[in-house]
Amino acid sequence: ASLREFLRCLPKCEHHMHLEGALSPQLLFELAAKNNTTLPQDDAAFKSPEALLERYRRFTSLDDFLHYYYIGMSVLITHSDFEALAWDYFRHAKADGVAHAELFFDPQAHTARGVGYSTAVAGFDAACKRAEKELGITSILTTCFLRHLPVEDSLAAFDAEDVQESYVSGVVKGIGLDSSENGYAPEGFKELFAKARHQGLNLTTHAGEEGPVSYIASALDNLRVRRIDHGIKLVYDEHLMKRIASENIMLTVCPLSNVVLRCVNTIKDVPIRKLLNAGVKFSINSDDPAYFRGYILDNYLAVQDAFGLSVEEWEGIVRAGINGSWCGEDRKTILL
Ligand code: ES4
Ligand code: ZN
Repeated sequence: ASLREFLRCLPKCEHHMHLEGALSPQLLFELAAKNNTTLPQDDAAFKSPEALLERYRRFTSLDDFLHYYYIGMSVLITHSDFEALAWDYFRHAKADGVAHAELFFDPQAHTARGVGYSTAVAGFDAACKRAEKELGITSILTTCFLRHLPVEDSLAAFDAEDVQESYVSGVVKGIGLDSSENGYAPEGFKELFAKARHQGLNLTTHAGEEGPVSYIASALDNLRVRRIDHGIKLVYDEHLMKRIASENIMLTVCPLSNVVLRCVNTIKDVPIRKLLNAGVKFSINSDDPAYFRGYILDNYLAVQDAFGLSVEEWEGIVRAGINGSWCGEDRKTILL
């Protein structure tokens, strides 16, 4: 119990959390009822929140999860739906001792359904502002682009007037890439990332989650990111691992996600010890907490259970997370 308390009290920064992945089966059914959303009739998983949660226990791959993830978000329609979703996340974050959260969302997944970008972003932003005021949690919103769609779609989404407006106003501060990985190499998105970099946005991308380690190198060289989401395949390339350590690139590792999506067999196979030994900076994150049976503290506890890290090692991990955050130096100083 005291170990849990120690981990809970650490000033944790979360860098890899998809807001749509914080949609609990409970809230999903509530919003479906309110919005008259038609859920798939031919899939018994959608009979009840309990059945859905049960189905979430046997994902077979990233794409098997994404199928449910994209159906799930079809219940999000109004400003208040997006705000309620983000607020649900922040309540868990507070209970888990999160100090600062950098949050992904998927604009294309909403605009493709006819839900306005501004509706989503305004709802999320309202929850972020309330979280800072009422819970003391600071946060940053990041637009993720869907790599399974044509590159032209992501460029058009990035250039859209309301999206650009959110970058200029500072409501959204970064871009990333997510969704299906294999077959969608980072270099295809070079132009998108060059544009974002010239606008001064923060850059990150999912790489080396289910896909090959070569995608991590491509993300560094072609997208010029200084952060990699997941990146667990890094341990298959000794030379790249040294480079990532020396260039101070941070990985946002998501242990429970990796097990649930079968990227690894058990938490012990998440390369926590190898990354520590190689001096690679990383943070520990929840990814899609409502789908993977755990928020950030559950991920910390799973790592502690599997690796038995020392107090000093935990403090080092948390410090690296603060230093690797996209918040201002003033906020970092408070957290450190
Ligand atoms: C995701 Cl775990 C994961 N990987 C890739 N894309 C995603 N979108 C939401 N969760
Ligand atoms: Zn992710």
